[in-house]
Amino acid sequence: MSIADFPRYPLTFGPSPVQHLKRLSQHLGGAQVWAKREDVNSGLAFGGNKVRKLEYIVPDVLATGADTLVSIGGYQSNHTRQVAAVAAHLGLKCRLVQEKWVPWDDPVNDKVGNILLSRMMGADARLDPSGFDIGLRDSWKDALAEVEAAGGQPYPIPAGASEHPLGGLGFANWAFEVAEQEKQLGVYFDTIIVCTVTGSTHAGMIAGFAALEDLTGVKRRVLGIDASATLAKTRDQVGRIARHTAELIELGRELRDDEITVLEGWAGELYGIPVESTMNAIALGAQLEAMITDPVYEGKSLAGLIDLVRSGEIARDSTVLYAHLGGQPAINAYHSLWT
Ligand code: 1AC
Repeated sequence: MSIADFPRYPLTFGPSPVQHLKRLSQHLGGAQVWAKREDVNSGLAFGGNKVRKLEYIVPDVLATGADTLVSIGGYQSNHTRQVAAVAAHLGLKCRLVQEKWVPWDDPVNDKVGNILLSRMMGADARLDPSGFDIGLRDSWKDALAEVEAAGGQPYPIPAGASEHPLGGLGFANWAFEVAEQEKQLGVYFDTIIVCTVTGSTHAGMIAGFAALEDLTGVKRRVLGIDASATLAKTRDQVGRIARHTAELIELGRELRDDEITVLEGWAGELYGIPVESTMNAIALGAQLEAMITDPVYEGKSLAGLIDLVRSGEIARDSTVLYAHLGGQPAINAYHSLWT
């Protein structure tokens, strides 16, 4: 099956917009920087990268007849907010496990931003004291069992939808969408920058761009910027999901190691805690382009892009595409950084 043959339930507005960040490019004085804006990809509770993944998961949800989506993330998870949005949109119930992934002790951290939106959309979002880990969690398995014991039919969606068997498809298709937009815009992106933590956004892109390269001969680099601060786990998860997704879309060959790149240097010491480069990147994006990024994900990948362009690691004659994955609601929990 090629990516075009998988059932897709529409949750986005269509192709997400692609925008030339002219002032940022000029400021950096190197490669031309563009952004593809998953933060405005849907009308469902501010959208984001997970809505795109869920387009390929919802047909399976509907086929199973499940009545409750069950998922997990941190207190300020963007993923759980998007699962809550999709549940509301489909008329399903939603049970969320919100773990204390980030030692960020703002008194409203578990009340505003993403978790507020999830609750507003009717999700049963319950806090759990467990810390950060991108793997499959007991708290989530317990929530699935609880829903079942109460007579419901749960549908399991792991953190970031990453370990879901179909979790890589949304961004495998993104690669083909980019290729179409390149034709329309008369531009070619030789480098893609994407934030990576639980891995399936990045992994899907790797599989999709590999398929595209095999079809067209056009090569490009997909650079994942680690924001997990647990690099080995993220690298392993990206590689595994990329290979699985490549198999699903019948790439017909093994992915090469050089197609799977997760760069370190911008995550800081801990997931969810911004460092100086994060704050500088957020300020540049906001003040030069009015492009808002968050301290957990996009501020860190934007910091990576900025350094790679400034250092010439992304060459002056390159055109680089920054995948803006969304996530702005979390900034409410980080308000003290700007007061
Ligand atoms: C970690 C999955 C993740 C979220 O928003 O919860 N991106």
